[in-house]
Parts: sequence; C-alpha cells; structure tokens
Amino acid sequence: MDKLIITAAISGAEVTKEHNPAVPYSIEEFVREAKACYEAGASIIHVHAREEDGTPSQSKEIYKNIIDAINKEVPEVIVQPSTGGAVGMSSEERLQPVSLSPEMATLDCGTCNFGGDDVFVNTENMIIEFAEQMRQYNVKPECEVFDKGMIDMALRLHKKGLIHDENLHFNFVMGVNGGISATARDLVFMAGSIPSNCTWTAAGIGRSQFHIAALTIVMGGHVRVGLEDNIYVEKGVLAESNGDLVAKVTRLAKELGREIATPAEAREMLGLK
Ligand code: KMH
Ligand code: ZN
Repeated sequence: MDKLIITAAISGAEVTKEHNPAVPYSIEEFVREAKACYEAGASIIHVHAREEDGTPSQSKEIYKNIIDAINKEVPEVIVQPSTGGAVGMSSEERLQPVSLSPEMATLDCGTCNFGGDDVFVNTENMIIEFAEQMRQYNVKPECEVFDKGMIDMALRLHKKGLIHDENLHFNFVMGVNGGISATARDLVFMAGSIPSNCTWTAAGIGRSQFHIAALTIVMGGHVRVGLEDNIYVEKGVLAESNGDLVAKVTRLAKELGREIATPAEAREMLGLK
C-alpha cells in the first residue's frame, strides 16, 4: 500500500476561536499551526486565509503573506489554498489565490446545502472557469466532492478536457449537513466510483473525523483532518492545536501498519512538479 498522505485543514472559513482558540487568524498563528502539523506528519496544509480579526478572506495579499511565512518556517510542506472560501463569496473573490501559482488548490465540484439557508454554490460553468484558471497558473486541482454526483461531474469535465490534470486527485468530504453521510458504506461507494489511476483523500466532518480516517488508512486512501472539519481530539476534549489531530492520525496509521509519506513522497504520488 502507498504511504499515507496527511492533509491538515488548519483554518477553514466557518470555524472560529469561539469554537476552538487554536483556530489561526494571524500570520504567526498560521505558521505555528502549519509547523505543528508538519512535525506531526502532515505533508499538505490546506489554508483558508483570515483577516487579523478572523474574518474569512480570499485576499491574494493575505494568502501570499501566509504562504511565504509558512514556506519560510517549514519549506518542505505543500501549501494548498482554498478556492471555496466562505459561503456567499463571488467567483472572482474566491479565485484570487490561484494567481499565486500554488502547487495545489481546491476545486469544488458541485453545489451543496451547508445547513440552514446556506448554499455553497459551484455551478458547472464556475467549475469550468476555476479549472481553467488553475490550468493557466499550473495549479493541481484537488477535486472537493461532497456527494457522489460531484465525482461524476469532475470525471465528465476531465474527459472533455475542461479539468486539466493527468490523474485526478479527489477529496471526499463526508458528513456535511447536505452532503453524503460519513459512513463506511458511503466511503466504499465513493472510493469505488473513481478510476484506478486517480488518488483520493477523505475528510470526515465533526465526530466522524477519526472513523473516516481509520477506514481510509486501511482502504489505501489518504486522510484529511484539521480544525476546519472537527475541533475535538476526543469526545468532549478540544484539540489544543491542529497538530494534535494530525498526531492522532499518525498514531492510528502506525498501529495499522501504514507508513506516513513525507511531503517529497506526497509530491511524487500526486504528480506535482
Ligand atoms: N468553506 C466552504 C464553503 C474548499 O476549501 O474548497 C468551502 C470549503 C471548500 O471549505
Ligand atoms: Zn476548505
């Protein structure tokens, strides 16, 4: 089995310091969290930028400051900006970090209810536009899929040459209130729905984070954890840092006999130049 790539989703756009004080807002906090995750075994750091007061932001300038600061402290890691941003942001706003030519960025492959009246909008034309920008700036898309139909959308657009990548990489986000459930049955269904040349990561939301991680470790996929998706390291115990969540996955992988990939090995597996 391939070594395990761990992605740390350190900030998100919806979670705040009120939920967990370790959620990073300042540049120093982003660096602290990225470093803790790298030291615990993460090779990819998924970032949603924030203004100093915690307001979610897709500002190119803020992303540049965060990426440069992380690169300076932990030059090995792959920093993966979000193009999802926060619910309600325009495409123009969301696309800003792509023009920094990061190695990877997320590409959300469909529209999803996000609880209450929130709808995370990604129309087919938006997906095509985002994918085209990623092609122009030589950015590998991580296809974020919240349901099975989004896998089909990504595969269809890839076949038409509208998502540009040799081998697609997916992130199955499972357990969003509006998306596919975070169950073993549905994880097997998602993993069985992509061609064998694709790679995949799975992210369980909330209390399912470590159940999905454990299943994924034994199934041969890759794992995403982090405060974006879950704030607890165990029932009722807040994680003191994103690093705690990554360290738990590393421990699970060790117990289950799966080695952890370094960022260099992750680049190799994902075909990053
Ligand atoms: N915050 C969500 C609306 C992504 O990073 O691309 C979108 C999201 C997906 O988290
Ligand atoms: Zn995200």
